Amino acid sequence: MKKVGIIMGSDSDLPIIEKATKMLYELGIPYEVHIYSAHRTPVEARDFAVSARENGFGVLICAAGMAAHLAGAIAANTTLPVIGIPCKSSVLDGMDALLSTVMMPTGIPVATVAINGGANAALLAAQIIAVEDNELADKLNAKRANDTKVVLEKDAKIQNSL
Ligand code: RP5
Repeated sequence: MKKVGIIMGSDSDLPIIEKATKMLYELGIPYEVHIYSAHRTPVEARDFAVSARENGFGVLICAAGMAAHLAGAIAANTTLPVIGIPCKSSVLDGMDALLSTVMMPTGIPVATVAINGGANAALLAAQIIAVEDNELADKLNAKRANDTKVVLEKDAKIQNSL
């Protein structure tokens, strides 16, 4: 199975990344995590992106906050699918990162998930890998069915309490 590459701009983004790694672990998808910044380590970020396909990655997840150029900078250097997670900072509540991540120019797409959306980034990465992996697709379908069951159980419970 192809690996998921996870890159965060700073170790301060780790709580968001842990939501993604937990999901990938539960789905049995191999991953690697790195700290590279579009601004502080531009050479290392570029080198990672350029060699990602030959290094066995199938999807890349990039998490960054503030002027969040990481996902776009990575996407500029690979044709692997890139998923961007805008991370919330203390000043602009993540709107800065959201707009910096999502507003990519034509030709260099970044699939942007919600602010702090680590779990959905992992699920989207899993769905991309599952296009060619029926066993993983079965796991994703089972997870959806279980998520539905949990909500319906809550619905039944609330009928008895209100
Ligand atoms: C971004 O700046 C990082 O992704 C992080 O979200 C934000 C702040 O980084 P630190 O100053 O906490 O290292 O590059």
